Order: sequence, then C-alpha cells, then structure tokens
Amino acid sequence: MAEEIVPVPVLVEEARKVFRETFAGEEADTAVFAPGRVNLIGEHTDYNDGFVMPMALPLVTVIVGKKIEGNVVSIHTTTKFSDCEQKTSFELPNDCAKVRTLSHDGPKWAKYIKGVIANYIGENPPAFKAVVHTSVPIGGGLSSSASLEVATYIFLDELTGNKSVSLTDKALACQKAEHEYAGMPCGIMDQFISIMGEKDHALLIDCRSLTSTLIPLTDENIVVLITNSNVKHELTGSEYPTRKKQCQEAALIMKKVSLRAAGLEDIEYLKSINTDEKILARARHVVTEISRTETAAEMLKQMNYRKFGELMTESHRSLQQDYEVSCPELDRLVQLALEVQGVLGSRMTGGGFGGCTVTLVYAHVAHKVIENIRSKYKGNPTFYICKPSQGASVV
Ligand code: GAF
Repeated sequence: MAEEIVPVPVLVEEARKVFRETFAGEEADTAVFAPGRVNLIGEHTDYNDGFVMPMALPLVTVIVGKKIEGNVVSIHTTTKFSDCEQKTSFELPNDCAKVRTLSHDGPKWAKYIKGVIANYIGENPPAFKAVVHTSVPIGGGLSSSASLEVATYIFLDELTGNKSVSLTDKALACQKAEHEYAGMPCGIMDQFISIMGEKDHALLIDCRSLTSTLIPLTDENIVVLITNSNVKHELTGSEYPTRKKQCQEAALIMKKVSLRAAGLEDIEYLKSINTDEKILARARHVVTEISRTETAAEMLKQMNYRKFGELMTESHRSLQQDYEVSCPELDRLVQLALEVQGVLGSRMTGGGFGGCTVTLVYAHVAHKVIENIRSKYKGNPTFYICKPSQGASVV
C-alpha cells in the first residue's frame, strides 16, 4: 500500500490546533503552504545552467501564525527531531542591515527560516509567532528544505503585505537562504518548482534564463510513483560541492561559460586531450542529461510516455555510472520497478546517495510495483502515488 497523502486543509487544521495549544489559546490568522517536489528528469543540471523537469507534490509544508508587536519571533515545529528542539525563539534586530546577517544559532530546521528572513526582499519582516507542520519526509530527497524556505517566504509576504516581488526573485532569495544558512550550494530547481508548480503540470525550467514552460501531465492512466528508500548516506554534503567543482573544471577546459554551452563534440575533445576520467564522465552526464531533458519535454507534450520513460531510465544509468551519485539501494529500487510489466521508466531523483526513486507507471499496475519491491527489497521503503500539484499558496 502507498502512504495516505493528507490533504492541505487537514494539515492546516492540525497546525492551527497546535498553534492554539502552543500559544495559550490564541488563533493563527495566516496560513500558507509550499510543496516538496519530485524531479522527473534533468538531474544535477540546474547548477550547470541546464534544463530540469520537476513537478510539485501534494506533500507540503504548512506555516500558520500571526504578526505580533515587539521583536521576538517564536516558532514551533510539529516534527520531532532526535538532535534538536521543536521550539525556538530569537530577536529580530531593529537595524535593517543586521537582519541581513541574522545569527545562525538555534535548531537546524530554524536555520532555513532565519535564512529566508535574512534574505527577504524589501522591508524588514515583522515579529511573529508560528507553527510549522509538514507532510514532506524530512531529508528524503523531496525538498523538505526548499518547501520550508518557500513557505516561510510566502508567510512573510502575508505579514508584510508585500506583493511587488517576482516569483523568480523569491525563489532566488530562498536559494540564497539555503546557501548561506544551510551551507548547501544548491541550484535553483527546488525553490523554483515549490513556488511555481501548477496542478496537473510538470515544469520544464531553463536554469540559464530562469524561464519555464508548464507541460500537462493529466493522463488518468499514468501515475508517478515515488519510492523512498529511507536511507541517507551522509555523502551528499561533501559530494555535491565536489560534483559542482568538477563540472566547472570541465567547462573551463572546454572554454565554455557552463556545461549548458557544451555538446557531444566537446566531450570528444575532452577525450582527445586525455582529460581526467572523472571529469570526463561528469561532463558526459551533464551534457547528455540536458539533451535528454529537452527530448523528454517534447515527448511529454506529445504524450509519448513510453519514450519519456526510456529517457528516465537512461538518466538513471548516467547518474549511476557517469555521475556516481546513486547507491546500491536506489539501483535496486529502480531494477525492481523495471521488472514489472507496465512500468515506463524509473530513476533516482534529487541529489542522490539515498532518498527516493521516481517511477512512471500505468496506474493499474502501480500496486504491482509496490508488491514487487516489498517482497524483494531488503529495507523499509515507503511509497507515494502522486499527481502534479499546486505550488506555494495562501490558504
Ligand atoms: C538537490 C539540489 F538542491 C538541486 O538544486 C539539484 O541540484 C538536485 O540536488 C540535483 O538535481 O536537490
């Protein structure tokens, strides 16, 4: 069985209840949500100016709260962490410049919120009380952090009444928050889709021009099955920046601004000058993945799910062999999914080294994939059957 997905209104009601319990019966007057994402194809291409094609999930982070007098922010998260408090409070400096350098102290989850406050565009955000409640699995590769950042940004917009900032600039502010306050030099994909996702659509994002195209994914016969391996190898933190550097190095050798500007002929050039094998393989993944993503977008427009699925599976092979960001658990999940008739394609999704796979499958056989994995996979996976959902919104 797949996990039950709790509808947004139910999550909001739960969060409002916790708010009353936490803040002596007071009512929250503002409620927002921002979704996690699954990337269908275009992995590790966003920081290379390439294309990505994620969709927003029905798994969301909700923030409820209210603006208050004074300068103390108090936040409670309903998520229990083994290594940090569920409550935090901190003072907002009066000075605008100091807000930009708000301290990094406090529990890890609160750093994402502080990062967004520090990078909020326009006037300083006011003090507030809030409860954070999420259905996005934490650290599961479905962008729980981006959903928290974007929910925070939209929440602050409600408190300030600021309506003048573009969605792209909000996504960029949230990305900066992640760079500065979580130390993760991520690309723009996760924040962009969380803020711009639309129900029933995948989003093709051009990470060079920061423009995007919605592509319908409404076929009743097709579903997106997410399998969370529930493993997380602590490699992402160190390997992600390494991959980014290797890509920059490859681009430099080719005398290109980024790998987006490179083609297969440039890969041949790298080979001809005996470029380090790892650098060559990283570049090959990115160059072929960007081209796969462009083709996949065309296939999705034509509703050619068979070809789309094949490209997903090719993407996995490239991430496994050339980019080396998969792991035995993700490889096994992909293999087990592909054993089932009616599976169109399967791949790891997100940064890698654990987290989730995404499988495109005919709706009537999704349960067979789950059964196959449950019976043969040595581990404790969880499953979500998802349709593309709405991006960040005020409730
Ligand atoms: C993580 C990052 F946050 C994204 O920006 C992206 O690079 C992804 O890994 C890999 O495609 O989710």
